[in-house]
Amino acid sequence: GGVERTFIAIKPDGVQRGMISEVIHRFERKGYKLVAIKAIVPPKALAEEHYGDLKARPFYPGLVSYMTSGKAPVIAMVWEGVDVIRQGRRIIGATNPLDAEPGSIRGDYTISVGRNAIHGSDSFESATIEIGLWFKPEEVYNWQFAHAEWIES
Ligand code: YYY
Ligand code: MG
Repeated sequence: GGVERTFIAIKPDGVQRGMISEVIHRFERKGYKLVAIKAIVPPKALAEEHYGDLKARPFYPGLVSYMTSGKAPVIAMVWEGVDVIRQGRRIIGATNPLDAEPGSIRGDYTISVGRNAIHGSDSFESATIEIGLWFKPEEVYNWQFAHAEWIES
């Protein structure tokens, strides 16, 4: 609930569909701060570990191959700010785009759970793990908005 960091990733379908600027815009305009970003085709081991809790699910192999195909990179990001883990999930919308509210990214842009365009950490614990999986510590920047008092006070 205080100042937190969350891992947000635009998946290859979101990159193919030209959603990079749209996703960044929605987090940036809210008042969240981008503290890490890179384009990466994740190695299979990284995608498997990222989705490790879903290993037993029938869609897991397809999920891993879609993330690692290289037909477009993943845009991996860390966003920082007040309650950003929970608010990020709201900005993204429900896992199944058919349940995602209009106004959320998935609700506005997607119709298939297997092509839902974006990832966001679902808890403090998973955010910490996912940031550590995708980024080296020196790739995540500590910086302050010059106008922080107008956003966070
Ligand atoms: O965190 P979130 O992405 O909203 O959903 P998860 O339950 O963690 O599942 C991760 C990922 O797996 C989801 O974004 C799409 C895919 N998936 C799927 O293809 N089919 C399902 N029935 C459930 C999830
Ligand atoms: Mg999840």
